[in-house]
Amino acid sequence: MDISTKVVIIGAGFGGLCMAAALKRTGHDDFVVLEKGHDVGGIWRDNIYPGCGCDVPSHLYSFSFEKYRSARSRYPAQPEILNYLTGVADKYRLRQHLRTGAEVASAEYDQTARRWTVRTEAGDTFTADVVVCAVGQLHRPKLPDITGRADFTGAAFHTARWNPDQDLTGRDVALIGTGSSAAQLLPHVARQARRVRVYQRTPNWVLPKPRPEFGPLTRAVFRRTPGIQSAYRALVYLAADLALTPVITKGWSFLPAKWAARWHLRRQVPDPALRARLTPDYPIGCKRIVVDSDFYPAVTRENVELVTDPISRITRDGIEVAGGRHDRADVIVYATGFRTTEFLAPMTVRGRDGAVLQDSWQAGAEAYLGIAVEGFPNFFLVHGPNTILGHNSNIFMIECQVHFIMNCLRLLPGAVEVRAEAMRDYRDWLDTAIGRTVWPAGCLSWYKTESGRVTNPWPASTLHYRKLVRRDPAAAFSVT
Ligand code: N01
Repeated sequence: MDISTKVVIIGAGFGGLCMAAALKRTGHDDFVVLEKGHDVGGIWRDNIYPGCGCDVPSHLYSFSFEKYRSARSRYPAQPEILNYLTGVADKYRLRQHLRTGAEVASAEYDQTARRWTVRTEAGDTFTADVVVCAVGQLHRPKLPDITGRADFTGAAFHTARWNPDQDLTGRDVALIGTGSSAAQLLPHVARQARRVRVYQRTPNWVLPKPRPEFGPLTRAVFRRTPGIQSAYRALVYLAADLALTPVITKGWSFLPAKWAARWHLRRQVPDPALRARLTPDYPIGCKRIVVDSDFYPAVTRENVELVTDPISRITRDGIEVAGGRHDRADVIVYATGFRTTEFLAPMTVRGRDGAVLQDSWQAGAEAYLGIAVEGFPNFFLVHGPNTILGHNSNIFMIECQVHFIMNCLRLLPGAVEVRAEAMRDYRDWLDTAIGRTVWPAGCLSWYKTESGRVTNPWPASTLHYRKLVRRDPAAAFSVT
């Protein structure tokens, strides 16, 4: 199949759907959305482990043009978020543009024709003036490189590849990792399994999460007061920006956040020895803060054991830790995160003069505002390098990027490419801003490459990002 179109969007998660809806809402119909999965939804389609949900309130974790409205749920679970996204795809008639099962293998720029050729793994070809790559940062599971992993004969899977047919009742489960996914999953597994051993390599800072449902008073106010939900959304947004951004720069809220996490731990874990093993020794905010109120109580259950001895190998029937202790397991669940710093991998992107994006990114991915890369005209990223947030709603960032890309599209026809000077100035600012955060030193995290370069999160307030994307792109881009 060989299809010619104006815009190819890669990915049908929050980012791809936002871009598609923006095109649709401005009267553009000539675009295709390529999605490797069987439906829209991105990570909210892939992550179906019990307990999966969002730790950002959904009134904020939704598009501004399609606000989540519920007088009941503050934090809906994964099925409701997926349902919200499929609703957006239906309401904005995006499905007619969608090609599922279309995993992109490569995108190549022809500078004579000023067109991109996008090829899928299945061999289909799409040519377009513009490519918008919205594949996100947390979609490729990372399985740990532990000796003997392949020898295990029981069931084993990653949280993002949860097997719903696996009955855990009465089984011995090994859960590796203690990040956000493990924290959400553990209470559910612990209720079913005979025994759960949780293998913690590094403790996380954990802040309490308010109850997922609003109380009766709030419900009544939400139902009866027009505009109150929008006001609530704005309030949550501003509170996050003003109170959580300074945590990552050791600003005014750094110590209160640390005290709140310590208080939460003390309140939920009475045993001082266990508490000590759950206490991080690096600055709060260095790794993504876990927001959860059920993880610590689950760790203190009788059938749950926190194992902090390093894993030395996986055997055919369990896990061996340093010192030689062997724990038998029927099932191993890897809550070991994602290949976040590889960005568009395994896709090959070839731009002007045959430049390969992955080569330009060997020292770590970078893009102007996380959106555009020099040498790659008419190629834009949603949720590209240094745009993900641990301190506010990623949907806000996605909308900012889509707003900017739509402005770039107004510069067409021609080859629209970020200027080297604009990228240099942005890089200088970004390096300084990252230097002020708690990320570069003190901890290992999915925010940075193995060499320590911070490539994933945005280092400032989202209000600042909003200010940058509101600038006219003509000042930073050349059009040939
Ligand atoms: O993954 P993670 P996640 N041996 O990378 C451990 C978002 N999210 O899936 O800290 C032993 O955070 C690793 O240990 P260490 C959110 O942004 C959002 O939990 O590297 N352990 C760590 O404990 C989140 O940050 C929601 O020492 C190993 C864990 O595995 C992001 O997704 C919900 C190991 C990985 O934690 C990723 O979260 C869920 C090894 N070899 C997720 N390798 C919301 O609510 C890794 N680990 C929005």
